[in-house]
Amino acid sequence: KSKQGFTIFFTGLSGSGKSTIANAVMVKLMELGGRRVTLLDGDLVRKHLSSELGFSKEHRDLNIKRIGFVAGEITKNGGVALCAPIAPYTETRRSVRQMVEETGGGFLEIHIATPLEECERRDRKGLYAKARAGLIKNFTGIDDPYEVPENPELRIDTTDCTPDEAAQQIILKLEHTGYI
Ligand code: GGZ
Repeated sequence: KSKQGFTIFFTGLSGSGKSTIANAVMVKLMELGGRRVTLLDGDLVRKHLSSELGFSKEHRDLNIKRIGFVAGEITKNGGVALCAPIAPYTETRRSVRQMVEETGGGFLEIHIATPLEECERRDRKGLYAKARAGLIKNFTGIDDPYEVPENPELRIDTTDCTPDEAAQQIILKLEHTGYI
């Protein structure tokens, strides 16, 4: 019997570990087999689906709603969609949840809650340094808001866990909730 589709929607600051964890979850789901898994990574979405958009509130919301629409289509057909944008606004995340749930699919919001100071300490892409120097404006966490999710299905701080451990927690959650 084919199982219900679902969306895993990661949200968190730049450099919090969303993409890395989403990739690790994808690998684990593929190893388990039997599911079609689509990763809608932030970078690829920005390149292929939202290339004309910037980082104003309006543009971020449009970006997130496009991701939500695609995730809903995938989920509707029994697939698994993994999304990993910053998605800084509560109201926009809520509307994506509604969009996906209306398709009859499951929705898990996972807050990658790595604190700003740790993201900034890592600064893998050097973007925080640029934002601090004023070279990038409206950078999330520096001079642009991030609204912390109040009721995510899961909250993971990567300060003291590896991406693999984080992915394992998510797989356990999926097993407990019956999605896999
Ligand atoms: C936040 C920015 C910005 C600004 C460029 N604010 O570490 P990254 O590089 O790969 O992740 C960030 C990515 C955020 O795009 P999203 O589509 O996930 O954002 S949103 O959900 O708000 O639409 C970062 C880079 O783009 N980046 N400028 N001003 N992140």
